[in-house]
Amino acid sequence: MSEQKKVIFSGMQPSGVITLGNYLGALKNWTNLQEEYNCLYCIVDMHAITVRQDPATLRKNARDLLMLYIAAGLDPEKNIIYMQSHVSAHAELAWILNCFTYMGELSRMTQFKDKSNKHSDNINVGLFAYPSLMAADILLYQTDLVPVGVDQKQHLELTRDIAIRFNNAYGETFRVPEPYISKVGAKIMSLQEPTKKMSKSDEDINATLSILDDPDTIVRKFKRAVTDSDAAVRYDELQKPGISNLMTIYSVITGMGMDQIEAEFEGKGYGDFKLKVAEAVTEELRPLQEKFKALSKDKAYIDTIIKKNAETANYLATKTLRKVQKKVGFPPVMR
Ligand code: ATP
Ligand code: LTN
Repeated sequence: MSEQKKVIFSGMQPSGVITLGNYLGALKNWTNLQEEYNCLYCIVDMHAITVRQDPATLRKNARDLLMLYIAAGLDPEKNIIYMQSHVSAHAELAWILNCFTYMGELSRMTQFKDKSNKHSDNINVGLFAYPSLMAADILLYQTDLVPVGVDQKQHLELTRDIAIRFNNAYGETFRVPEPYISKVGAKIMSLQEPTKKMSKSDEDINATLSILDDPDTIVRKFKRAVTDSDAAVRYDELQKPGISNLMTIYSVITGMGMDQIEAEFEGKGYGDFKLKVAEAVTEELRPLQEKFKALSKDKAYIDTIIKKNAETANYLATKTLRKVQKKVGFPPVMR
């Protein structure tokens, strides 16, 4: 890693095939950062098991996610793309940070509240401590910027508080990271309940658009997308959340402003607009899907990437972990 460049860290859970929301809110933006920054992109499989996962599916989703990162345009030679569980420093630092994180802070996290409601039969300690593991992910690499969707802002603020608290107690140890949230696309909503965010673990398959959906499925899902009874393509998040969400998607992909979109569809019905959105999404995803297919056939190449990147991440993470262990007073390991 070049010393002068700032460090970027982000991650996604391999809890399903990623959605258009994950792609437009996070992954697509990551690909624009690889020249200017030293970037690490993690597949956070340890976070994923905070809700029950089938082992074979988790294994497949994690590998597919790594290939999707590459297929979306992240160059594995320029970015450190790796599996969280391959770098044990994440778990070790998370434990230490747990001792610097308060129950009250974790109880206030909206993601914890949402997921506890959704999985009321399995409100485990890992789900509660999810944010301190996320803080460990970020702080291990002396990260400057964390590109995420707006739903992760609260976790980022907690990460900053934990870093500052630790630095105040032990002297400068962690760089205090900043969130990096793009203005449009930061929150893509469900196609069926447009006041809720699109989420890859949603049980209603019509609510989400997987980035591996084929063109027919994309058209079908957009046709079924919930809108309102008024027929004007006009941006109004409160009164017209469904159509506004489709406009956001169209805007992020085409680069057109909301005014331009309103002008283009003036006097046309929702049907026309939905087809246009479906077409734009299909074209946007086509190259990614083709690359993903090709990568799926190249097992040896992917294996090499996984191994090489895990080694680099391990090396970097261990440097910070050793520093922290020393600061808190763990006896040195005899070598
Ligand atoms: P899950 O359904 O398993 O909770 P998720 O779909 O919410 O998963 P994550 O893996 O938690 O996705 O998030 C990966 C990245 O995608 C994060 O940066 C997050 O902010 C972003 N993201 C998730 N959902 C959306 C969305 N609907 N719109 C924009 N960005 C999103
Ligand atoms: N919590 C995030 C995923 C995640 C992450 C991270 C994002 C885990 N560790 C570190 C950025 C940086 C999520 O649910 N989207």
